[in-house]
Amino acid sequence: MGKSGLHLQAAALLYADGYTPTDPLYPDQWHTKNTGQSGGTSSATPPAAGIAALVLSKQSDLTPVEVRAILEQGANEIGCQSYVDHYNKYYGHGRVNANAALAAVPPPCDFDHDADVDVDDFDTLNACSSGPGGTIQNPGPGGEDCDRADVDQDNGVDLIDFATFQSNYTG
Ligand SMILES: [Ca+2]
Ligand SMILES: [Ca+2]
Ligand SMILES: [Ca+2]
Repeated sequence: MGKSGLHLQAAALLYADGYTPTDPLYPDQWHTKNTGQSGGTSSATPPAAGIAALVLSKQSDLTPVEVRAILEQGANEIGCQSYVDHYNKYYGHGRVNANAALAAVPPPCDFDHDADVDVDDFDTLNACSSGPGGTIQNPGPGGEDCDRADVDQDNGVDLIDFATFQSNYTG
């Protein structure tokens, strides 16, 4: 997630098959063609995108803004320059941290994504309840995101969703 600093081995974009150290046309230019080292956003983007995908695999209803915040807040501040509000112009928010990002993913049934499963989440579940065989209306009567409340994603909020909610309740 930084602007510069880390050096990773990277595949070239200049060849059809990626990294091609034995290209007969450019035998001496493999390094300058970005196949040896790559820094900055070019090398930061793939791990950041991969960790974003990992976060979404754990909780698929996160918004892009929420995923970004999870990655930024969990990033490690690296380098010698000081950070202001967890940011500096050389490294951005620092080095993205997969472990911290996954730990910050909201728990199942935390519909308002405030890190607990409590009465507010229950209110959403209740408002979105469609009864046995019914289908959800989205948004709910009070503007609730009923797609989130449909825990098993079967287009209805019924006893199965309530049972799953109960088992995840933290209070
Ligand atoms: Ca909550
Ligand atoms: Ca709460
Ligand atoms: Ca359901």
